[in-house]
Amino acid sequence: MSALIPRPTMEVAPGAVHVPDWLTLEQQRELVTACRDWATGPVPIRHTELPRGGVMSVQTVCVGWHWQPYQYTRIAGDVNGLRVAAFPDWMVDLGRRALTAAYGEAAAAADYTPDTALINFYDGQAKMGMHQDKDERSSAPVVSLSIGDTCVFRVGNTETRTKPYTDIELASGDLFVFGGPSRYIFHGVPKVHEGTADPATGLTSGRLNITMRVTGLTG
Ligand code: MD3
Ligand code: FE
Repeated sequence: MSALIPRPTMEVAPGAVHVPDWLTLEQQRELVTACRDWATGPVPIRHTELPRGGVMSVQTVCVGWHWQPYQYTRIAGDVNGLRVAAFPDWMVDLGRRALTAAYGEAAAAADYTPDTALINFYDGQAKMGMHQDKDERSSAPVVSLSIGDTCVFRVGNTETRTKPYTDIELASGDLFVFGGPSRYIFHGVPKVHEGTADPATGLTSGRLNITMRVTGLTG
């Protein structure tokens, strides 16, 4: 989004930094192309099944490690039994540049080596309830990249899934990094603003979110 009113970089909570318009349109198109490819296989994008029944409204495909509630594996046992695509080196580099952009510490960012990405696709009706991400055995930061429709992103607190929280608009090209005290913050996506995507991103409808993480797993 080329804003008439520029949106500044904001530390929303300690360690939670929003960097609007971080990705160029060309980078967004490249990421959309990569995600389209991963969505087709080896493990196709799907609505993740929840252990207590039901499925998530968001569709997810994983790279590096496969996530299902509430564990990471190399093999997608709940989808088709195949090994997920490898986590590419260019994405490690992108994660390090994201950390540098958010925290301004290139030396610390050089030690950041994400090994998994969850790629979420939201159609106009999809949402994500308030949750914490704690299936990783590492407290390293999570890097989030948004492409396509703008959404309302709810940043809560580390104690409860309820108030107090802050609602923020996440638009195409935005970067968000969650580290330090915010790594275990409750967060969710209560609403996607349908039809707000710029087709120049390569997405004509819906919202794509890529989160890079460090699983802390080996093998
Ligand atoms: C804060 N995804 O995949 S991105 C998720 O837009 C997830 O698809 C949302 O929550 C989405 O788990 C939100 C921002 C985000 C992602 C992971 C986090 C914030 C986070 C992990 C820890 C703390
Ligand atoms: Fe999350």
